[in-house]
Amino acid sequence: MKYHLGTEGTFTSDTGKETKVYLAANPSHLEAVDPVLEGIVRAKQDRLDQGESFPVLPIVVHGDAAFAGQGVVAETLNLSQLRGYRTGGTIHIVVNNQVGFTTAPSSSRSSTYSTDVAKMIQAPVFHVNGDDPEAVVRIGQLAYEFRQRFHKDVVIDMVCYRRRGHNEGDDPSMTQPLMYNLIEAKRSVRKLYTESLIGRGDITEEEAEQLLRDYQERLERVFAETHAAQTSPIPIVTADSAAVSDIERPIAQQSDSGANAPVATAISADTLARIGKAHIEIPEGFTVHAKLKQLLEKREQMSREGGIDWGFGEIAAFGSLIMEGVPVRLAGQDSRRGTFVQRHAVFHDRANGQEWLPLGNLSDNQAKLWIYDSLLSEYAAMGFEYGYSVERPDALVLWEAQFGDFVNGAQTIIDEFISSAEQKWGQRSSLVLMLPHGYEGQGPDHSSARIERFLQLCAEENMIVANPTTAASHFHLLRRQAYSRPRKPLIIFTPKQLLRLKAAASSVEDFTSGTFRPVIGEHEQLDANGVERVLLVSGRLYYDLLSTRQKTGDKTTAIVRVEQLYPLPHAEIAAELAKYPNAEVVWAQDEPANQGPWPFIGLNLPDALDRRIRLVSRPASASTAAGSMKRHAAEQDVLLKQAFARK
Ligand SMILES: Cc1ncc(C[n+]2csc(CCOP(=O)(O)OP(=O)(O)O)c2C)c(N)n1
Ligand SMILES: [Mg+2]
Repeated sequence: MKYHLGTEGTFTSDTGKETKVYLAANPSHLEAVDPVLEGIVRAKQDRLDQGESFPVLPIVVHGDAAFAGQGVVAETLNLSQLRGYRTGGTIHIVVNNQVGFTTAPSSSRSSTYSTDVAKMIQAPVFHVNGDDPEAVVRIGQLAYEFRQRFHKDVVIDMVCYRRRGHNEGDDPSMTQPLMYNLIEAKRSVRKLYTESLIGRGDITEEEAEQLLRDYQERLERVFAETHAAQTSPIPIVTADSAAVSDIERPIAQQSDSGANAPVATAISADTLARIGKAHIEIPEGFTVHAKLKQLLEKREQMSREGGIDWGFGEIAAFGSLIMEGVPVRLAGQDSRRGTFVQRHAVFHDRANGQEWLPLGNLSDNQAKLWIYDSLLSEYAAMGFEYGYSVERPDALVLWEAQFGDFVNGAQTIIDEFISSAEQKWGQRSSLVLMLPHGYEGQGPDHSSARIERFLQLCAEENMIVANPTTAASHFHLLRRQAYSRPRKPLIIFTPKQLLRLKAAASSVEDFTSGTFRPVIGEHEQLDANGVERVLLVSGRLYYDLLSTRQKTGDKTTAIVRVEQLYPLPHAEIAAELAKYPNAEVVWAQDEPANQGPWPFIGLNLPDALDRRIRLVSRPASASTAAGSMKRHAAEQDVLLKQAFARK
């Protein structure tokens, strides 16, 4: 079985040489750990910073059925040579026992070999007979030498067999009768090899027996020790106080338990201006794209005068963090420019294509900033960033979805790692997922990042889920995440429309003072006792509610924004509601009733309130959105009317 806790240790060879070994925590979902391990390795290599020597070697052990069947294998192979992902070659060992649980190869793959998927990256594949230990060792050495020489993936297909069933309840002769007749008649690898060693005169029969006894004694001893540890009434204290099952966690995990770093999320006006100015310090001879000249000047101006839009607010978070020594790594599809032409972290010389990162030259000893356009993958791409974050507690690591709905392609990573690894294995990450979300008439695809699904996974403070509405709110949230301890994953529903909405822009003061506010109260001075209704809202609908209220001249409805959905800021919400003792409470969302925050809010908020709460939303719907702009607009109209209508 390939499911196990992660740990770290030192292997000492017969000659006394030491090698550090790291074992990645591995859930039951076959092959899900592949990209995670690559991310862990890349993080270690980036920290060692030895460039093309790739001093950390990833080794992945696979099953034959899983290697052929699980798509994430192909995704992970596909990222192996990319600049943002390469780790200098992985050694893949396929333990090819010619069966997957009870399924024969003829039912589990269309390819000839289970390793054929590796041909797509032209990786060499060594098919080796598992009954011949010396051939296996020889191939192991060859594979290692290949990796060291060419820094590319290499595959060992060890053709062997499984003597017993897949698990205790499995009798393989039920499903593979002929194969198991052969296996039962076969002598074991050890017996065959011992005979050949004795036959060749390499060892005597007595030596062989002695070796066997020694080995069995070692197994007995380890078994007795672990058994005693597990059954002892006195817990064994390992050096790692948060060890699970007495297995010490890797060092990057142990150093995570520090207290909150006392760093303010606000930055100085000078820092903000410096980040703005970097955008007009165009390198000598660099030809800026005609359509982007104005943007550069605008960013410089924003940094002094305000009107800071989402794109620059985020750039300011990244820039200020690297100036403070916090490395930042962001990967996602088209993340360098940004799906919505909003980020522009990297500029390309219009004449010769050369790249320029304005944030590359902010200060003398700034930390590294890596922004990569990712391969067109969610599963492997998110798994990689998760692994990277596990191993780099010092860095802000972000994965961005093209549109939030594509996140479901990586559901295994979310379920098995992001939402539960800390609780299952004591393994922390501070990975940020940025998931564009917003009901803007784009239809069932591209509207929803499935807020409801993330909230359904929330328990035991396993992660933070936020839906900020202003550039500054996003900025403070990212900066808080970089310093917050203990580390938790952060899910941000990022906007599309708000990227350009003037009302969502922020002033310089919003960046130089304050911090992330989980709840933003009503900004108008309403007659508190006269307020009849409080609308609680999260995300972009806030702006629609606001403009509707302005249009209708309504003075009796207060609007309170919930910027953080989990942990649910009960107390802050209750404090806002307390200002309006005569008001009814309405949760307003533009997602259908069975989606968005409501299923979670409706279940979890009422206990904290002194009043009932009711919902205004689209009706429950199988699809995420209407699919026709006209129908979307009509629905939106009804929704906004309902939000303000009095019975
Ligand atoms: C993603 C996923 N799907 C299904 C399973 C259930 N499962 C566990 S082992 C196994 C067969 C694996 O066969 P193979 O890859 O050849 O490995 P082997 O057990 O033969 O070493 C299956 C289907 C799983 N663990 N993960
Ligand atoms: Mg198998």
